[in-house]
Amino acid sequence: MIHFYYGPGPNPAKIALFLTETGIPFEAIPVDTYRGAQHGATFRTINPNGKVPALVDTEGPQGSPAILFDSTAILLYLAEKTGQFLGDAQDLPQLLSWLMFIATGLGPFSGQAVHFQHAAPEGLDYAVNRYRREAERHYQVLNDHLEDRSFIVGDRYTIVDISAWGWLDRATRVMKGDDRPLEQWPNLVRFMEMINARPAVEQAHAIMNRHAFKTVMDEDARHAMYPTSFSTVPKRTV
Ligand SMILES: N[C@@H](CCC(=O)N[C@@H](CS)C(=O)NCC(=O)O)C(=O)O
Repeated sequence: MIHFYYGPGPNPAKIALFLTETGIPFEAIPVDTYRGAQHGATFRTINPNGKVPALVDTEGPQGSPAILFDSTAILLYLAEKTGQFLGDAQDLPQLLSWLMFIATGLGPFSGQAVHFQHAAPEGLDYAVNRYRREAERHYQVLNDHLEDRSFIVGDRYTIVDISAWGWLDRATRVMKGDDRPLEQWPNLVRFMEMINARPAVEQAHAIMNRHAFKTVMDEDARHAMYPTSFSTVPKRTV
């Protein structure tokens, strides 16, 4: 059995989409990140990095339990395990490259754009501009790449498309104040229309909405989510 630890956000949403695409049995376990559940001792034994998604597969390699964290690691693991959405063998170099483009670029820059526009104190214009511009630059790279292709890698749907969908689905939060945030990147709009037409997307959204997570970013949520931002930095001793 797969135990899928999730909270609100694009990275868990990628895993919800993979699971609904494959129909593999799983149990979804909510982790209320706005209330700080990701920092609890029990959850830290699964993800020492204190973030969602995380996953426990009770039937991992050689029948022993497997513990995983980080959406990209989980997507690769589940694709290998199920033999689905890994693409063709000759496309592996491109699959890894674009997965990392999302894991280290599109994702983190979009995430910081969300943070500085929805959670940080107002007035940090340099940070907002920096992260929005970088998110836009990544949109442009992906838009150019999709100019003459339907899927990001090869000619079929893979975990790279699932991973990109997770972040592009959150573009209204990344581009706060813009209700059609992808409009200037027509290939991204076309790509999202294609993925959103898949029945699994509605099911994935249903999983994400199944639990009534706290979603209001108030002072309590800021302290619960980002405790290090409010703790004093230990003095370095030489
Ligand atoms: N690189 C990680 C990032 C995970 C991540 O930042 N998850 C967010 C939700 S999308 C989270 O747990 N936020 C709560 C927190 O940062 O405390 C991944 O791809 O899974």
